[in-house]
Amino acid sequence: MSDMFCYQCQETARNTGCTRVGVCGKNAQVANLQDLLIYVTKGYSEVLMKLRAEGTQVDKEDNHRVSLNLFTTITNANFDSEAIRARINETIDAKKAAASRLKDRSGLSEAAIYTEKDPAAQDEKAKTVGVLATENEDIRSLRELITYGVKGLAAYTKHANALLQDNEEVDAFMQEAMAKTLDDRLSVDDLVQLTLDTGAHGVKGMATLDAANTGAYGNPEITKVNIGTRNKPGILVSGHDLRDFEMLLEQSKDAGVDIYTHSEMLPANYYPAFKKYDHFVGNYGGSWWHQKEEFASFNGPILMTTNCIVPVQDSYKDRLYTTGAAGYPGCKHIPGGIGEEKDFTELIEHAKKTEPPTEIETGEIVGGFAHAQVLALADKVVDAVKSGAIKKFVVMAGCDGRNKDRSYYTEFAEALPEDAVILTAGCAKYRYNKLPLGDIGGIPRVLDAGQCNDSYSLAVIAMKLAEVFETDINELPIVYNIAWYEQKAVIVLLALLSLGVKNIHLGPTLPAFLSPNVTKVLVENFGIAPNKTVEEDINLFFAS
Ligand code: FSO
Ligand code: SF4
Repeated sequence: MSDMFCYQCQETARNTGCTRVGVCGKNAQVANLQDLLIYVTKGYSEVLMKLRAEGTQVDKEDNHRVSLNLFTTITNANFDSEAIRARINETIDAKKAAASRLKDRSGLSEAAIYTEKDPAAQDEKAKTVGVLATENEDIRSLRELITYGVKGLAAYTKHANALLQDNEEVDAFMQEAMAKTLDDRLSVDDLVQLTLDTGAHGVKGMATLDAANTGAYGNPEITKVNIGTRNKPGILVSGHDLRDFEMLLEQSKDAGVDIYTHSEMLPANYYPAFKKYDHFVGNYGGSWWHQKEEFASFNGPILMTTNCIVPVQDSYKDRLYTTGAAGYPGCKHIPGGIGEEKDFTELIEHAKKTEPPTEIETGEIVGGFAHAQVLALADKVVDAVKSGAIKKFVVMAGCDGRNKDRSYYTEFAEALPEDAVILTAGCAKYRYNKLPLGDIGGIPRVLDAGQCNDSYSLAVIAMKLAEVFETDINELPIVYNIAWYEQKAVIVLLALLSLGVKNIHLGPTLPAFLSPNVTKVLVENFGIAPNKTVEEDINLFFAS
């Protein structure tokens, strides 16, 4: 028997599953406790779903807890077994309290009534409730596809919650979907339908987050982002949580330290509300997996607000702080729940004692092409398409990763015809956002909408173009060549499918959790295909 089983991300061992230790660095104990956390969260979700069915209102705290639990198990978010066990025990208590409000407690599943708190007994149970507990490979594949989509969606609802925005419909759906992955009565067809429903709620969840972000911080606007450094000590902020970023900016504004973004925090530079801070310098480094070198050379403290954390090196372990769903054993965690002001004093004081960052590059990158900005340029864009100056848009959103084959995305961007424009979001952009790709009549050839959740903007832009050109979304001159890594990319993919987008190319490999039959459904109904070589794909996309 293997020590663990996890195949939720693109880097899973041999593209089948991590069985001894995660390629991501997650050990078996953490992997198994994450399985148990998902198990109790599914049981908890079932209780909450039944409360709603009885007409009882579910508390926001319950909704928030479900999202936080799911987010905690996303790839590279939390490597701290004690933090995960604490979430399991808190959830057991909340589940008991919710169940006590049920009028009818009959028929609850084993997961819904599980209340064990003894650590040794939990560890034994954890080994039996993971992915392989479902024997039928197609049912297992669909249950995991739904679970991973909901995990991605939970990350987005968590960020909206941090800005005091809730979407009860989305929360109710996430809990229903989680509960249904426990239900042995559901057929393959039922689960295929639930997968599509997950995508549709993904669109709603991303719209909620978009409204929360733009409501709080304004619409992203075209911005030149400095990628060099200044000579004051700095704090580097990574992950996706804009509310954490705002609190840190505000608390550090008179401290004599500078603030830089890293990886998926880069789009913070595009929001008007953050531009007023003189100590916000720009972006340092590239995508998440370059951490080992870039965190070492940054010299100052680093705040990880979410994933993606790479196993932490000794050279910066004492400078790495986590908050929210993120966690790493031996690193300081800054507490604070939804609506609470977090205290970053220790981190700011720490920064004052450090050397300024070592400069690793200079120059600027341009971004800020979320929906409002692109729609403000709509006339220009539409004219460029009508005149033939822009022949095609290529959506290359998604994630970056360590896999060597991902050099494909740099080479693909370089090989694109000069009348093609890249639409991007997420950390995938770092494969080509510093290339000299130029512009078309003032429109940059890489239009970065923002974080992975801002793929929503790309869908809004596509739907607007379909309206202007009075055509179907699939008849537009847009092709999709998406890179995936973790579960947020799964919800982005399912969201695009639910909007009717066909013929998406996905790479660098198809997910290991798709069984041959489930892959067949996706190929036959949606034309999903793996990417091939740069030459083959350029020929395919630009044949006509
Ligand atoms: Fe990347 Fe990591 Fe944003 Fe993901 S930093 S890989 S899809 O967490 O969420 O794009
Ligand atoms: Fe393996 Fe990815 Fe799971 Fe980590 S998250 S254990 S790399 S499949």
